[in-house]
Amino acid sequence: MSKKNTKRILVTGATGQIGSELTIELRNTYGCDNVVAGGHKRAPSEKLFQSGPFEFVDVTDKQSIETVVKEYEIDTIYHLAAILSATGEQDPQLAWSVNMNSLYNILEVAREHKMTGVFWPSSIAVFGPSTPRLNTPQETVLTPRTMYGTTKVAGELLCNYYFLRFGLDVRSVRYPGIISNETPPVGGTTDYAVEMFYEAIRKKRYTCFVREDTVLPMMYMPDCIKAAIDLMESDASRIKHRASYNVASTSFSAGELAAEIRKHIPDFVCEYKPDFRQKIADSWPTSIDDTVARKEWNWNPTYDLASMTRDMIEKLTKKFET
Ligand code: VAH
Repeated sequence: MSKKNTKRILVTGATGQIGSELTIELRNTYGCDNVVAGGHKRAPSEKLFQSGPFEFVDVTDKQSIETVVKEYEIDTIYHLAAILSATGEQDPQLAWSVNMNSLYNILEVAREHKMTGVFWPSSIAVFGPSTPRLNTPQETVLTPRTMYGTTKVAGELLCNYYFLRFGLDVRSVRYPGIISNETPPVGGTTDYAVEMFYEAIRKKRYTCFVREDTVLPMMYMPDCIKAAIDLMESDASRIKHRASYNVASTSFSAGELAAEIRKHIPDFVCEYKPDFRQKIADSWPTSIDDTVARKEWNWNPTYDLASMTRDMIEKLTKKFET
């Protein structure tokens, strides 16, 4: 049942980990025909393709975005397309080019077409070793150690500028690691937290690429989607932070995740063989203070480690049975 039938939404990166599930939820909320899924390299799932309009969009090409915006009279863009932290460290120049040029194109198209809103995800990757690692505050030092994190800091500043200079209603949250069971993530440092579930169910064993005691802030996909839509549906007068909001739900170590999975799969064995991604993980906070988002737009996550693990194992087991 559509909640609002006035919004005409484009989701870029709609075949990615967050985009693929966010698009479906947006279609449930605003009506399938009002939400265009924009993809590029990865082919859309049957569910995404069958449930509403799909268009190939090259976000590094402004004309490609503009063509879809004009054809579907888009007034709101959720811009999810990006290169994540681990892939970004393999090709930092490509990561800068894709992440920054795409955001600039989206903001320019939104400005020129006088759009009502843009959502853009930042990340806890904006924080670095000089940031307080425990309960990282909303306002703090942003000295990332990855190109991905650098593009997120630059992106936050660019979004803030487009709000201040042009009045563009662009909103953003700093996501932690996202755990999901629909579309596996590609190229993220936190991908181990998703892979562990898949491998525990498939093979009852997993070799984790970070240390057992590595603690990172994480969030289950339903809460990730809730944060985006709740923020975009909030009254503009309540939004006081235009760069990006800290949001959090739960933090746990790789070993604690393995132990929680073993409550459902008792003979699951997890080994730990850190690789280059350990250094990235070590530069990020262990927990996030999101009291500002809770105060300004009632951010309130639902899932914790136990409820997320239960739901992930139930959903993935069903998925592998079909
Ligand atoms: C990554 N999943 O690992 C993303 C995220 C906080 C991490 O931004 O790069």
